[in-house]
Amino acid sequence: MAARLFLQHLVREAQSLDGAWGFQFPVEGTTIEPDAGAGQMVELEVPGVWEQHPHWRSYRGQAVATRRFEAPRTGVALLVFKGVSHTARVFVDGREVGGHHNAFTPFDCVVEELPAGEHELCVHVSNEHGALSSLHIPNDYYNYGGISRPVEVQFLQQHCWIDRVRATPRWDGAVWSLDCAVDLRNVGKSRCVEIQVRVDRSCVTHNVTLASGQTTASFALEVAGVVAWEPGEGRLYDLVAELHDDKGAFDDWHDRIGFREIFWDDRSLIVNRRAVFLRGVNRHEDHPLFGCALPLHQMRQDVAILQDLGCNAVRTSHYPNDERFLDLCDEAGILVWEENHARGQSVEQMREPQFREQCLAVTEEMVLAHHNHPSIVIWGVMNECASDTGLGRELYEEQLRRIRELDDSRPTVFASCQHGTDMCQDLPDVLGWNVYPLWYTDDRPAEVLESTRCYAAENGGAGKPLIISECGAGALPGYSDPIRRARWSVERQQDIVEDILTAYFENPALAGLFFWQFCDVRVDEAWAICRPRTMNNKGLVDEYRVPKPAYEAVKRVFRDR
Ligand code: ADA
Repeated sequence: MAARLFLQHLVREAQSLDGAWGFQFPVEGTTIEPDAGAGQMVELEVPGVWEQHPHWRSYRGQAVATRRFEAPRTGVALLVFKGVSHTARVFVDGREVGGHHNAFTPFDCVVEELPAGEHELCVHVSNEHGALSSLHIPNDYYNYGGISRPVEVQFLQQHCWIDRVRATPRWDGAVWSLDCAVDLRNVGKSRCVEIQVRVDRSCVTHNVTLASGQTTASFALEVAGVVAWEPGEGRLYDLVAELHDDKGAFDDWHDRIGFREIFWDDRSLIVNRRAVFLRGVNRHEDHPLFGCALPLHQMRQDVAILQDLGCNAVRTSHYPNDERFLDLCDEAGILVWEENHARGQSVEQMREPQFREQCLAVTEEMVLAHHNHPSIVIWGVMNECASDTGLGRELYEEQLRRIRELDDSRPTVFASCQHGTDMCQDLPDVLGWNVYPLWYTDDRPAEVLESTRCYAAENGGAGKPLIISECGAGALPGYSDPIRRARWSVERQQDIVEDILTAYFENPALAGLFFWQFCDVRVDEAWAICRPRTMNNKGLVDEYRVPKPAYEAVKRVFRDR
């Protein structure tokens, strides 16, 4: 299985490590002792989660995942993990080579002189709540366990390589150009290399001296004759970067890019100089058969459903998504609000010593890794955290500043629920508010919008576009009430959704509207008391993607324009 929808390397040799891995679980009541050979061993699919196995459906703990691979020659090897849920320690032939916190961002481990021949790769995986992670807490979605996204081993020809190219399109009124930042790594001696970047018929070549460690080379490339990427029309171009020495290319890195620019004024988001009203849903990566490790065909179905519903936008609530889903959004011309991983942390939870560092790491990893996706039009951080406190303000400020340092080409946002107390409306470029009129309160949607708008404007948010980042109601699939009043009935959900559409859809006070949520999702046991079926049931489709009546209500309005 490929980690993207296209090949990322032709010169660099990449081997997929997806498929069956051996997972060893500890004997009940003990912690894992991987070397003792104790515990139960099962074969599980990678990408996948252990909740797919009948015995480990609700297991919260550690496991050791093992497989073997073959190195064709001695040299530098890169182990690339697109996502391990949620904490990983990585060992090659018994030696620890790296690790990572957080399920939703990629990481790699460098093995500098891996001998030719067979090797054992071993990953200690944990989905525990507690000491390891301040981001993965009992939540209104489920923290699965496993190697949930693709894995590759890449064999490098020399001691330096391309980590990525961050390409930012700019339009000067006549022609497109790309600001390229090429991130390079060198584990050998200081040396000179030639970098070549090509897009369509344009090409630029640069000589760079690479000291040991990381280097970023920046330059511009003019690209004449390309057609812009637009909402609904995802025109993509191949970007190829190569490192050359006097014998030719010895490393390469391929991506797909789109030519578009994002602006915003006091009301709207603007894509290529045209204001767009965002018609979206919030989507969790979740499915009863796959957990958070959705296979590509499920992602394709989800994109087809978004299109059928008439959405032009999706919010990756509440974490960075699998890049294959972003690839599909690039192709479909769907606008993405991508956000880092933190949902609903209280000030006490934000005070945990690891929170700041882990949350900032996710933000940095997300912005660096996903920079080139034309579909991503806005970066979000820390959904519904304590933006009504001094510490919250400090952390929102720090996160948003860091995003702007890394990428000044997209606006920033966060979704607040601190009605009447939020202290951070001056910080993001765009305002996001989660509101649940007619569900958590009896207030009318129009009144809620008016009070939210006034509060934001009077507290630092004047002159910024405002998005309703969440709104909706719950419904249990198949639970019907002919008089349309019963809580959890599909009729009541439909009525609430219709009232919301009447008040918010293309309202000139708004830049967009995201329903909560795309599909029903599994939640943590700690939430079961307020979540029938241990599910968040506010999906427009159920967990198997079967539409509820509210789906048709949204579709009628989203498509009729
Ligand atoms: C919040 C939150 C979501 C979800 C939703 C709900 O706004 O951001 O993650 O929990 O409420 O269903 O209540």
